[in-house]
Amino acid sequence: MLLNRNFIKSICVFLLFAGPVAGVEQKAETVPMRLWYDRPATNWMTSALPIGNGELGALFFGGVECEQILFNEKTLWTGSTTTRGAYQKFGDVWIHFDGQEDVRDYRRELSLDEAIGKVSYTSAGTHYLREYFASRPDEVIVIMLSTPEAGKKLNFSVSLADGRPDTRQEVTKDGILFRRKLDLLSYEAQLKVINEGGTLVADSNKLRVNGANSVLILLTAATNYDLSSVTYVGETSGQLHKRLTDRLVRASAKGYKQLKSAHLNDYKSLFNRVRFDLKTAAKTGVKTGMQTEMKTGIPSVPTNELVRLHKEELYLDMLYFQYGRYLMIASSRGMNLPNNLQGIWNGDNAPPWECDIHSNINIQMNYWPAEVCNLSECHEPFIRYIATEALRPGGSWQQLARSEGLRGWTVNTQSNIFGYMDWNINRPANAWYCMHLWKHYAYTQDINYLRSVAYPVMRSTCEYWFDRLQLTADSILIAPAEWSPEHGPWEDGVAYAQQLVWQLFSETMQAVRVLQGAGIPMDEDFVGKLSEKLKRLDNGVTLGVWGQIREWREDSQKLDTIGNPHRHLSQLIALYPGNQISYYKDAKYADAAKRTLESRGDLGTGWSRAWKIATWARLQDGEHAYRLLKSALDFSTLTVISMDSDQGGVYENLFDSHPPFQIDGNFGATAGIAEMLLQSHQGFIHLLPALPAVWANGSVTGLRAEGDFTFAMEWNVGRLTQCAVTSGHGGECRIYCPAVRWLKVENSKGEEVTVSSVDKDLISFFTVKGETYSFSILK
Ligand code: FUC
Repeated sequence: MLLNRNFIKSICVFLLFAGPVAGVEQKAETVPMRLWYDRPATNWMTSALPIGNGELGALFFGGVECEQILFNEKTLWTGSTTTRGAYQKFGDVWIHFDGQEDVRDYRRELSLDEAIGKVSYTSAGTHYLREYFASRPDEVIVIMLSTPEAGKKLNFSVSLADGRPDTRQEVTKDGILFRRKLDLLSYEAQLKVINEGGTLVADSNKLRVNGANSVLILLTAATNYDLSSVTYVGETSGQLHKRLTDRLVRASAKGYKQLKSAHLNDYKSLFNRVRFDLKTAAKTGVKTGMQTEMKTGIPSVPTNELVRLHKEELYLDMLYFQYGRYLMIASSRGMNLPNNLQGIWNGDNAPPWECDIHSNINIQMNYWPAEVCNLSECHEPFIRYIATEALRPGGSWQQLARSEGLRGWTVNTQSNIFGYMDWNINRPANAWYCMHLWKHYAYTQDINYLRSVAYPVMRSTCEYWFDRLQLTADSILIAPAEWSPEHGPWEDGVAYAQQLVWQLFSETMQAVRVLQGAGIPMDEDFVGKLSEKLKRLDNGVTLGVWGQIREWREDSQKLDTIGNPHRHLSQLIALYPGNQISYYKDAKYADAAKRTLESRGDLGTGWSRAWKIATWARLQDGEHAYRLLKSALDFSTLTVISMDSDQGGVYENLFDSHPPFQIDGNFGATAGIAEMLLQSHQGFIHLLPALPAVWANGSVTGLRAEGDFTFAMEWNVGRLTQCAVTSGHGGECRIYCPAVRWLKVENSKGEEVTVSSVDKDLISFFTVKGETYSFSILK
């Protein structure tokens, strides 16, 4: 079709605000993204609903007579610089309501559009409403209780409990706090109650509210952890107490309306950057018999039923995609520390794998969606953490390298937040971490960041491998004594290590070229070595006897057999998240990757299924990627550790189930879905590379590509019909979209832009920083 002016106009307006500095609310034209249930939660892991401000989070259960709000803060860890410890539950807020009889119309929900949870019901004819959100600007969890149509009905008591037993509460006339010390850290939580109408009195270790019209409860909690300190401890406990007290004073002065509008402005500035619409409103239910609410487009069955009985529904695809973005905003902002195996949500003081920073796939997968899904700032807590630990003089990451007589740094598989590490040494994870540093540059084009943050770490990591690699008899460089995570023997030249080191060397070389191009002098000796070693390096992509990509260098491995369903895909790093294997480059290796994936099968732990969505998308097989998405959405109830490949899926609150809950699978699936819609890892942007037939009609706005380009697209019957791109930094934009005839590219003033055709289906044009370009496409 020819240029649809209205679409382009609305898209241009959208894209203007879709960049990383967006701050404006967009009108949602897609259906609301909402999880909802008709009963309270029974289990924090599988049914309670998460809110979070990036550091401070909570899970609300929505009980009618007894409400539990389990809360967490990212740094509450036992352990130290010399002992492992574990991530802890912080505590609970308990609210006991008087006489809630004849309860009807119960609904518990979480709006991803607003990051607000709600519980509502009527009891004896009175309508009760609770709202919950975690505010980034005000650093508090906000709980608002009201009876919108009737006054004086709120009668309840509220208490605050530490996640460890025997902690004494300090109760004042309108607040409760507890404070204590763990192995290394001091921690404290404070709660304040502000009632409108009625009375508020202290009652031993509780506060008692009688006859109030509405009640605002503010909760905040923190520790004195500080990543930038040598001891990992910052404030004194007194300073911590003052920080939290000040937070509550400021938040109380604001009042509910202002707290809520500050929260909405802040949250929507991130969340609204990406809209994904599969035009479900009219169609939902055709296949499965499920109905949608006519006015809103939200499924009429609760989310637990949606997953259990109607997982084919396209609404679930959109919801699950956006849930990953929601969880990212809720668990990765503020301080320089990444989210962990459960994001920030945890109800257990001895959680699986200590709920740690796990380097053999998990922490990396947590950040796969950050850049492409337009949440670049949420990548930063991970990036800053890597840069801090890698360059910390005498820090454990460097000490580990020194203990092997090498420069640079590396890590073990398990890490707490105090630099303590153990379990298998995972040397190539240093190269994997550097991929994140490089990707952040590739998407943002921020040279200052590249020069001052990313490059020093990438260079130091290269030096580690300069020292570690060994020459074979035929002058090939290989990593000696390496592993394929969690699988098989330790050997020389394992694909996992070779592919990651190749990625590191080639991306560091690209960084060198960018910095040289910007006139920044480089150490020629280092650059010479890097170039020479990159040439000699075994790239880890080799064909095996049954047509697979080999997991080990030699073909003699017993485990590298057809049908081995192992959850890790370490030999396919070069396919995703790396970029060596591609149909654009060499079909022979892409075919071998396909063979490997077929052999591994479509099941797996939660994160393994998510990884397979992205790898199938990279092979441009939308149908298979979609099959994996539906496999990732298998309904799961198991809450203990299982490595069985048929147990992975999601719980009714859509937390990914490894099992148990492990948030990497949520983030991996969101990244995989993005990969089905847009790819940019081969020096050009491929639009709709792996669109499955069931997504025949749809639109997506705000996905980002390397080079700092932000896209809006619409498609019909599987074909791109509308497209616009905003260039964040200027420069050449190359777009690949087979079977599309581009007629014209126009800038925002309607002026035609010169386009050259680089190759079949590949166009190129030069962009001006900040400009939005729209395309007319022949239908
Ligand atoms: C790795 C994986 C496991 C699990 C654990 C936290 O060891 O192999 O499946 O995800 O991390």
